[in-house]
Amino acid sequence: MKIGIVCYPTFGGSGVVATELGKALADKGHQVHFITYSRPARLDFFSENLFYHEVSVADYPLFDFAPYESALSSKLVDVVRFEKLDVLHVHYAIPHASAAFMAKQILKSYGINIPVVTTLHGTDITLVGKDVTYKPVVTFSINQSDGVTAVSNHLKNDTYSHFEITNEVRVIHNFIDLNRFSLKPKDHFKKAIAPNDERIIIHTSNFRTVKHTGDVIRIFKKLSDVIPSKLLMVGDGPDRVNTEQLCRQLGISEHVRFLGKQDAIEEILSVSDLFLIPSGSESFGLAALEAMACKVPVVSSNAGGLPELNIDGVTGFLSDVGDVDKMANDSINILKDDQVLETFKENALKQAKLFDLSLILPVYESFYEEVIERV
Ligand code: GMT
Repeated sequence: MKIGIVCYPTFGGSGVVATELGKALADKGHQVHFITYSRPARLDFFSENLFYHEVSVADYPLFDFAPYESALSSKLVDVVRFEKLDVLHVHYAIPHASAAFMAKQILKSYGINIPVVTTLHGTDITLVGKDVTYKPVVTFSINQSDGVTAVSNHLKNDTYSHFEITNEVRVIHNFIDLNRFSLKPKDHFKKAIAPNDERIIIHTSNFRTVKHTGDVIRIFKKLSDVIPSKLLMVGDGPDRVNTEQLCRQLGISEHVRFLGKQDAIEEILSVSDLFLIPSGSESFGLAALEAMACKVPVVSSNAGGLPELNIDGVTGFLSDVGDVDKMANDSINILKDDQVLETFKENALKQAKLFDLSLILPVYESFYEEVIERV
């Protein structure tokens, strides 16, 4: 198939899923065309089946807000027509689903009926999408898509409850490439971070408010009072400064390292003993799946789709959002005994294997075929 993928090219979860999906489809022999405003973060190599089409927005002094959606629609028309795409797969509803709808209408005037698949990722529904500013457009473009997928059952149900949806929403869970995300021998790195064999705790995110990075620090403070530990904070974003400030207030800065954005995240996960993700909302929690694939148990909130991934008492523990005391106690219970920790680690990997790319990729392929057939 010739597949067009539209996504945010950043480190955000939806962009990562879109890029990894495109790479895997290309490996399987499909021709994949990425259409976005800059090269996706994880698309930093050459492959004969991968193409990248940059959307540039022509500037003009009149524009306080450059019309990206129009530029994207125009680019989609161009790429679909001249590359003869079979299907367009847009990740994150805003503004990709409505830009694809517009392109689809324009393409009809050229006698082309391009099938459009929209994948909902989370904040496009739970936070931004349901805001009145965007809601009518999001509802319309979901209903006009030829196929709609959501990355968890919870997100599917949220979509039905927040919007008037007439279309079927199919759940296709996020996936992990276990060839890349697996335990790497990084003992020298472990020794450098934890010279006295302290436990290593990790959090990776975009440091947005929804990630509750302050709770990560409060949990760590409580657990490190009991078990000697180090905390790695990976990623960057709006709440990083406040989070660093909180470490200073709590007097734990010497045990916390802010590593910023990292590419080789699997290497850092490989030295870690516990992943913290106390998010206020999380449609799936791809970062937790990446951790589990590297044998790292997860202490998380029970928000959104996290319970579909993190199994309470098996791969880690779940708590109500904001219950820092319970999350700290659960962390201590996992970390206090080597044998218990090893069992949680084994369970985390076993669970991650259920989301193996090789299982999920054919589901997307057959969904494309189904939608192409239907249109
Ligand atoms: O987590 C973010 O803020 C980024 C966001 C995105 O759309 O880029 O992530 C969402 O999509 C990921 C991939 O499907 C999911 O794993 C995340 O749970 C989801 N984030 C939220 O729902 C907050």
